Amino acid sequence: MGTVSELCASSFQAFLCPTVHITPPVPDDLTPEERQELENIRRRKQELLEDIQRLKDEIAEVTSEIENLGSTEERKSMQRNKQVAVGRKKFNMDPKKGIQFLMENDLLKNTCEDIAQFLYKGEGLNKTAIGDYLGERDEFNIQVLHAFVELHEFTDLNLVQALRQFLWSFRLPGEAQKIDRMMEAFAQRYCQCNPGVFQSTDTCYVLSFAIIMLNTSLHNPNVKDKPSVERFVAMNRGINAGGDLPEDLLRNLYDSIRNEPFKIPEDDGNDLTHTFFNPDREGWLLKLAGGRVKTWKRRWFILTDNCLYYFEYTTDKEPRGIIPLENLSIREVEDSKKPNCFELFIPDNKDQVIKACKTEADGRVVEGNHTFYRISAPTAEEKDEWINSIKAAISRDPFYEMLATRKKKVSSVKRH
Ligand code: 4IP
Repeated sequence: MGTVSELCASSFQAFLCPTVHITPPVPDDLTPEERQELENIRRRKQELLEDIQRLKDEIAEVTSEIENLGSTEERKSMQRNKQVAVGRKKFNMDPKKGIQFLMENDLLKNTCEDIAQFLYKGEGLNKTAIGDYLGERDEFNIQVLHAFVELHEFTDLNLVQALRQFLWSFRLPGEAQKIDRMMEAFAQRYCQCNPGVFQSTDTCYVLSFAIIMLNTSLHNPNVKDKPSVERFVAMNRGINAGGDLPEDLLRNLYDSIRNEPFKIPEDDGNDLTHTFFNPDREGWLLKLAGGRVKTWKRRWFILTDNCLYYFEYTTDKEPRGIIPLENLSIREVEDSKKPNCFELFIPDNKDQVIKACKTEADGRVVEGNHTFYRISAPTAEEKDEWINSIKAAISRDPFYEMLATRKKKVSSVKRH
C-alpha cells in the first residue's frame, strides 16, 4: 500500500476529477496516527468536493441567466431603462437637452403629445425643470404646454381643487411672462372642462390669481394682515364679465384655501409662490465696489418696492446706495475671493452703467458707476434666497401690470 503522501496524491487526483473518485479501503499497515491523518484528509476532501459542486451549480445558474438575458428582450429593456435614466438626469440639468437626448435615442417621439405625457408622468423629473420647459416661449414648447394641460382632468372640480392639481404637477417658474402663459393655458382648460362656471377664461385667470394671493396672505407668517372672507368676496366683485360671481362659490373657495394651503413642489427648498408675492428681504451682504479699486464692503441690504437699498448700519436712516431693479437681471457667479456670489447686470449690455445712485464719502448723492453689482452672501442658502427674492421682485412688476390689464378687461366687458 502507498504512503500517506501517495494516498494524498490520489485524493488530489480525485479532487481535480471529482466525478471519478472511489475511496480505496484503508490499508492495514498504517499506524493509528496515519489512519487518523488519512481520515482527516478524506473528510476534508469530501467537504471540498461538496464545495466544488455548489460552485459549479452556481456558475451554471449564472451562465444560464446571462444566456437568457442575451437572448431575450430583457437585455434590451435594461439598456433602454438605463438610457431613460440618463435622459431624465439630462432633463433635470437642462430640459431641452434632456428631451433632445431622449428623442435621438428613440425613447420619446418628437410630438408634443408624447413629450407632454412624459412631463405629466414626471417620473424622476425635477418639477422646476418641468416648469422651465413648459414656460418656454418657443412655439413648440407652447404646444407641449397645451398638450400637458389637456392631460389634466378638471371636470367637476372647483377652481381650488383644479389649481391644487395643476400647481402640484410642476413648479411655477419665476418669470412673469411664463407664469402668464401657464395660467392662461390652465384657465382655458378649466373652462373647457367646466363650461358655464365663468363668463370667460379671463375671469377664471383673474380669480385663479386672487386665490394664489389669498393662499399666500393666509398662510405666509410674514403677512400680518389676513384678509377676511368678506374682503375676498369684495375684492372679486365685477370680475365675471362685469358681473359678480356667486357669493357661495367665492366663500367655498376661500374656506378651502383657509383650511388647507396649496402644496407646492419644493425641489430646491424654496416656495416660489410665496416668494413671488412677498419678495421683500433684508440682511448683511458684501458688495464689491464699482470703481477701479475693488474693495468689498459689508452692507445692510433691504429689498423692497422693486429696489435694492444698502446701508452702512442697520440703524441708518439714509441708504448709501439705491439700485432700482427695473431692467436688471440676476445670475450666480464664482468669485476667487468671496463665496456665494451673485451679480446684478443689464442683459445683453455688459458695458452700460446701471441706473443707480450712491452717497459719496462727503455726503453728496451721485449717480452710480457700476456696470454690474457683485454681491456675496454669508451662506449658500442665503444666496439662493436673495436670488429668488430678487428674481421675484424683478418679474413681479410686469406681472402685476399684466394682471391689472386683464382685470380691467373682465370688469369692463359689460360696458362695451
Ligand atoms: C468704496 O471703497 C466703497 O467700496 C464704496 O461702497 C464704493 O461705492 C466705492 O466704489 C469704493 O471706492 P472705500 O470705502 O474703500 O473708498 P459704499 O458706497 O457701499 O461704501 P459703490 O458704488 O460700490 O457704492 P467707487 O465706485 O466709488 O470706486
